[in-house]
Amino acid sequence: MASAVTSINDIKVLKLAEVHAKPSKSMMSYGTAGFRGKANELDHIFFRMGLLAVLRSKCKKAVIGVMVTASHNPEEDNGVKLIDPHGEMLQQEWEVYATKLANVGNDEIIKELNNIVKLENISLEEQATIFTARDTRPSSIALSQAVKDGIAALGGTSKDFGLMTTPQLHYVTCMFNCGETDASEESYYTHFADAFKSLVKEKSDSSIVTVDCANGVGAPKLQKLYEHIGGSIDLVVHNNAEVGNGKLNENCGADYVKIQQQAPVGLNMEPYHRYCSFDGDADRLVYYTLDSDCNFILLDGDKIASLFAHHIQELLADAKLEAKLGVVQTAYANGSSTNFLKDKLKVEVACVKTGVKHLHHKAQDFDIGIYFEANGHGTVTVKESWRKLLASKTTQTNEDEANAAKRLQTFLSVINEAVGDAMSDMLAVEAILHAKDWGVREWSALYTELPNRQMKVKVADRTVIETTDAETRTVKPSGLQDGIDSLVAQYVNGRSFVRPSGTEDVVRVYAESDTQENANSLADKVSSLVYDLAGGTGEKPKCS
Ligand code: G16
Repeated sequence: MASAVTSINDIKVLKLAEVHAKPSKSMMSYGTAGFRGKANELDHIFFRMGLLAVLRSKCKKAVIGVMVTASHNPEEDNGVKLIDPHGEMLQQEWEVYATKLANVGNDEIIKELNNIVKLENISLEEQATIFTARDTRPSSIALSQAVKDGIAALGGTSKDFGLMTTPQLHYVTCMFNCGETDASEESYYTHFADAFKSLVKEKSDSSIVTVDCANGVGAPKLQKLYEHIGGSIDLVVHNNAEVGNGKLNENCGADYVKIQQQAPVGLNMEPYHRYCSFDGDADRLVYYTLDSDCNFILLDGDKIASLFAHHIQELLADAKLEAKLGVVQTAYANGSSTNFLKDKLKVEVACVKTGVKHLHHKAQDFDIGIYFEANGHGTVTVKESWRKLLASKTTQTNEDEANAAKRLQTFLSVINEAVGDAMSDMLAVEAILHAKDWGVREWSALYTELPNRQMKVKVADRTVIETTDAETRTVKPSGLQDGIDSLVAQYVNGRSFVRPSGTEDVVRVYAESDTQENANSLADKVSSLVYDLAGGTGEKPKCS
């Protein structure tokens, strides 16, 4: 454990701040999931987030996690995600501190740190421990060191887990703070593999899953998980840079497959076989297959949420258990998925802003909250009081009901509740398909998606776009929303919105309509409008 400091050691902090100096023009803000940008411009941010993590740890009297990754972004980028004690994303009030600390000059760092200490009434005598981990980007090693320098400068202790997926770091941080002092990567595999093996005792003929690991950290970690699972599933790892030459996230990974609506590079698909993709830090999952005419079929975060809701609802009915079950989505959710959940399953559906931090928070309003972004990022949260009710049901005299309650309890333990986790979500999907004796064909038939298209528009300054109503409408620049409204009105079942990305330097455009041709055409027209009204740069984007 760290030796306690009773005041901020100005000399030590300033000396190391000089080593990790801020380029004079750099101004960044804590985005959708932390800071992201070109790796060679971020050294000072990582050092300062090490400092901030120490204060957060002292403030919460708990271990804090710092993950070095830019997730789905290109390999040249990097980023940092701070993890709160229960494995959640950093509390939003602290994002403001993070942004301020990232942007002050070196001479103001001490003042800014003291401000946070004062505002949060932090006792500097508290000890601080920070868990760190990184993805496979070449830049991640040096940037992890910058974080550790920040931690050391404020007298904190760092425990470096080295290469890990983001959800693994969320998991060990959460478990350690819940009293599991030997929380480790190994305990992660044991926990999820054991839960899966008690749900799936023997493999079915159709249980071969080919997993595109985006040439990222998911590949070696999935192989380790697979070793713990044994014979209840067949996994084939695809796009594993450790054994090939592929570049991280390049023409592969969950984001590529979702946005391009096509298979990752090098994958030869067979109709109705099972395929899925992780992203660069393995916190997103999408499935896909081909139909008998070789049309590409995507089973994205919306389809995963619908499958989870369908299964949980059935188990609740079998166990004769009441629960407030809800699904949280964002504006990117396909209209058909929302209709299926509301009209067919009669489940309450909430819509919040993009960013798992918003979805996670809203999901906690429900006894069982399923949240998924269409891009494949999601999980299930369970209220502690309801978990106790479920546990008591497993010991009831009615055997059928008690067994259904046990099945639900085991199903919930295959899910990483701390955060969306591609590996554990994949096990949960496979467990459900096994329980229902379904393949991708039956799963996909839950509902038919409205054709949709996503595009990216490069503009000089993406902050000129401001949004409201869970990012479904723009308020700035003037004329943009009116323009979108009149375009949407020209399309059958048209819907479209635009929002500035919080992880990439682009404006995102979403459009859906009755046919793929119309969805593409609407996306093109809205993108062109954004380009014209929000200061587009480079070539005008076009998808059709
Ligand atoms: C992060 C967030 C997600 C968000 C995604 C894209 O994912 O955790 O909640 O959907 O960025 O955000 P934006 O549209 O603002 O760029 P990841 O997987 O990149 O960490």
